Amino acid sequence: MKSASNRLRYPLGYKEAKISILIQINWLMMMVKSKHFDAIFLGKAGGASAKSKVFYLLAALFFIGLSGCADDTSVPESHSVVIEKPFVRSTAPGQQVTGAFMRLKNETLEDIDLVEASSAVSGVTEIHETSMRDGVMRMHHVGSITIPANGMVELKPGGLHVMLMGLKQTLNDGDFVSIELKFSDGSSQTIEAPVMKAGG
Ligand SMILES: [Cu+2]
Repeated sequence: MKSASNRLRYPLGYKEAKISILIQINWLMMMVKSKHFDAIFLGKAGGASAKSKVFYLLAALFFIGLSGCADDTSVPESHSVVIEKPFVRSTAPGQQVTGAFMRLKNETLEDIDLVEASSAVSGVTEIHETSMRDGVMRMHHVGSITIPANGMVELKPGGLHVMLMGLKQTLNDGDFVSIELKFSDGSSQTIEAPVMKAGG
């Protein structure tokens, strides 16, 4: 799971990172004041000029700053649902409908429903399911899709999909379609789904 592994790699939250930087700066100031500074930073006993002391201090601060930034930016934006491999089927000129497909992964311990989808390229966007009835493929509108706790649902051709209807433009291979998805936990995400030829 993505967020879990990120958590392992970056165990420090923003607050903790800040505190750790403050401690490191304090430690550094002590080192500079200490008689051992030259030995520690320059590998020799005494003799460092004030200039080189300042240089090493700035270099050390620079790296501490870098590690602090790395910690801050690496804290993952937490999404309860992770959306993977989205794509939209390309359309022929004049075609009014197409489908959007993706994998929805629920990384929480509670079931979450996909309750709404919308896009600027379509007049109406619905959540659909394709099923076989009397040997005929039919689609019907479903109110929501449940993504089980710690589970995954795949929206794929012939199954569940986001239906884009009343298309306002032709969707060509290589385009991107922005789709907003709303979930039952109140969260929402906007994805940029690449347009691909049928069969993708
Ligand atoms: Cu459909």
